[in-house]
Amino acid sequence: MFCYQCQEALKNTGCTTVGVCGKTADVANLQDLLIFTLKGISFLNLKAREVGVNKEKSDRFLIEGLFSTITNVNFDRNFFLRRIKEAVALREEIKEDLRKAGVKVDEYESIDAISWTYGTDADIEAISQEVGVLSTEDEDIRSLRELITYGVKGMAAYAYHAYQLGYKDDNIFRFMEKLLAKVLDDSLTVDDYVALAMETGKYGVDTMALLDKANTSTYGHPEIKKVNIGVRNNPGILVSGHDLKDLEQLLEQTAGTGVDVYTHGEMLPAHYYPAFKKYPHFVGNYGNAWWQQDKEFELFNGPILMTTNCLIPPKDSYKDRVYTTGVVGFEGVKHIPEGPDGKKDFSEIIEHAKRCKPPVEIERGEIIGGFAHNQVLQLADKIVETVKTGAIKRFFVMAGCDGRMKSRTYYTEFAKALPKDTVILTAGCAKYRYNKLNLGDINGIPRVLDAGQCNDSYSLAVIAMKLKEVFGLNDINELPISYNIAWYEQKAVIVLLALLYLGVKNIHLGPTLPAFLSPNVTKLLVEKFGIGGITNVEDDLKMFLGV
Ligand code: FSO
Ligand code: SF4
Repeated sequence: MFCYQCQEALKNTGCTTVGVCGKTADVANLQDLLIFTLKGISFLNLKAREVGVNKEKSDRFLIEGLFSTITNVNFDRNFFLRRIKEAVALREEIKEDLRKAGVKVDEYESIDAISWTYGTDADIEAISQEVGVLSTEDEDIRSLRELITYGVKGMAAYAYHAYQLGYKDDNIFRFMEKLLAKVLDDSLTVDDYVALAMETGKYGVDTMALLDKANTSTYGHPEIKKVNIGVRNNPGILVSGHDLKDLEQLLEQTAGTGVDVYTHGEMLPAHYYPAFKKYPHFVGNYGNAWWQQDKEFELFNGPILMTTNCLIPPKDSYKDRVYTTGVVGFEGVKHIPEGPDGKKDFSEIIEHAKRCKPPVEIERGEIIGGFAHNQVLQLADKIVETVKTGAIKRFFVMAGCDGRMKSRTYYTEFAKALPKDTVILTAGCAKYRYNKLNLGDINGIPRVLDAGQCNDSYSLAVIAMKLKEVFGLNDINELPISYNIAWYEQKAVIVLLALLYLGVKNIHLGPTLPAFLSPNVTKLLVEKFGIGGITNVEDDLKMFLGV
């Protein structure tokens, strides 16, 4: 096992015996083999597209496979064994389709990702140890290959949510395949991979735009909303993750049952969508970011539905109340499958909730959010006016992820220390570090504007573009906006690549720079894009404010 895909990689180098996240070595290796096989599938499916014999099921298989290997999504060895076997079967099916179409597939058999095969599970386990990150020897090529692979994993997660709502774009699938096929190509240079990283950013923007369209067309444009963080006296179900369609189905099925529904972590922004306001039993948000789930799930008392990441290995005290769905999985945890019609039957969770006590109240009050692009642009005149009068001097984009590391208290301290004439623009679970601080408002504009989930960082980019236009600027970097972004897993990688593609410079990334960036690649990102890390609140504030 060698994994360094997330911010909590051991010693900021890599996890080698077991993941800090709890991922076991055998699962890490199987994930590597699944990715390896998906590269082979991608290579072949590109050919299939050329001759018009590609099948839609390959698209879905690709995004599900990539998504399942993101940090804290799936820990289940059997899931990966099954998926690898399905991947080999799908790969052979594509080969057969190509042969029938007259393509000389045998020419590609020298590529291991296309030809490897197995007899027993033990073969799979053995091969899985040979195809990991370290199989690329040159550390700069390895670094760039992993950078774009993690970017494409994040892209796949967003494409998956859009797909679930009936939105897809063949250009995005084709690009993912192209990228994964290029990772197999030993003739590519550092410059080639840098160019591919930029292109990944472009498709990252397209994928987030597609998901934005899917979410807003289905559930309406997010609106300002005060979300209750207390509890009621009914049994409840807690929903975590990012999948709005799962939430919708659960809200429908719980209506009138006496069971309340609460959001956790990244599901909080669901409250901002008009379509979910009609459910009186959609009570509020419980708790904080994903990494606090071990304490909060215990106190919640009722069942918990994990629709995507971030799951942490459940404690025995509440493991029987955890349910997974979609590509999420954990051995010994009940999984709710999707029916052929896209429907999910949550009745077991609802019956389970009825047997449980109401949640323990851990806090009271409200948090405000719903500042996605449509809502903010409605307020654009007011915001522009406030900037022109000097009442708002600077915006700080503090989007991204939260995590366990103690050093992340930096973000709370940074938010507290910001001058009162600054506004934080946020998205993703990073917000939990400062969204309950009551930082006040500026002429009625809250000082923390939450656009939504991490993919809604797209909204922040739309807002920045609009402000650039309104202020008549040539370059997005002339705006009074600083970027102090917290990252954790691979969706943050695609958000970062998207921002770089949009021309945003001088992004600061913390609490540590990615372990997968080699010294040379880091140097390149510093020189080309002004990427930087963080130091301490005092020095960073001076640096950002230029004082
Ligand atoms: Fe957070 Fe987890 Fe949304 Fe991530 S819940 S860390 S970037 O999965 O997806 O922000
Ligand atoms: Fe380690 Fe992160 Fe990989 Fe988990 S996902 S094994 S914590 S680097």
